Amino acid sequence: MNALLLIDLQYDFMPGGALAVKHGDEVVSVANELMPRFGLVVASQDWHPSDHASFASQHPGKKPGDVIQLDGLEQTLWPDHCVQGSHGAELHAELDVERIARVIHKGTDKRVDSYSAFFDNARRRATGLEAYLRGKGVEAVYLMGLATDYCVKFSALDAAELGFRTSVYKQGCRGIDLQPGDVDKAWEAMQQGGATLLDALDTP
Ligand code: VGL
Ligand code: ZN
Repeated sequence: MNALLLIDLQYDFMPGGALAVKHGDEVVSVANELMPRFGLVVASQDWHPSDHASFASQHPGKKPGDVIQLDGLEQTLWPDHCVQGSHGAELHAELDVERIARVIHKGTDKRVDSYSAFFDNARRRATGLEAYLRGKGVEAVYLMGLATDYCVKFSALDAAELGFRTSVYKQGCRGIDLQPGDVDKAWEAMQQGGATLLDALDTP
């Protein structure tokens, strides 16, 4: 079975959102085009408590983009975003949500961030995505979403490491590029990590 993983297609990552990714809204139609072609569609949702430690607002004197040590891990600080229950945390309304079989929340523990849809950044806890996919007999995953250089990258790397045949739709992703070149480096890292990068919307 092949699964489509839609990564963080939430208002806060789209133009006008708290952590806007340039042209992030353009990938919603890509998701809608791809969904009917997959036997299983799963979406991740960045889902933070309002006092999440990845928010610069929780660290006096710090601003978004600063990097701190958090429990021994490097943590980039972000504007408050994807707060549980807020409009910014919602999946984009134009998504065909009835085709999404399961939504996986991540970043719910205020002490640790979670870029990957599979594990938190300290790899202390699984989100349940792997167990869900295994239960459905999924062997290959196809990813797209936001943002290329964070959640898409780490989700793809974990998927490949977990042994799923992993492909990423380049057209279905947009990145942050906090440092110019981050997105290009992310593509390289995904490829190095065993993911296949797809230039077209080919389906299995
Ligand atoms: C993301 C930064 C912080 C993402 C989530 O979805 O790529 N990036 N939280
Ligand atoms: Zn986040």
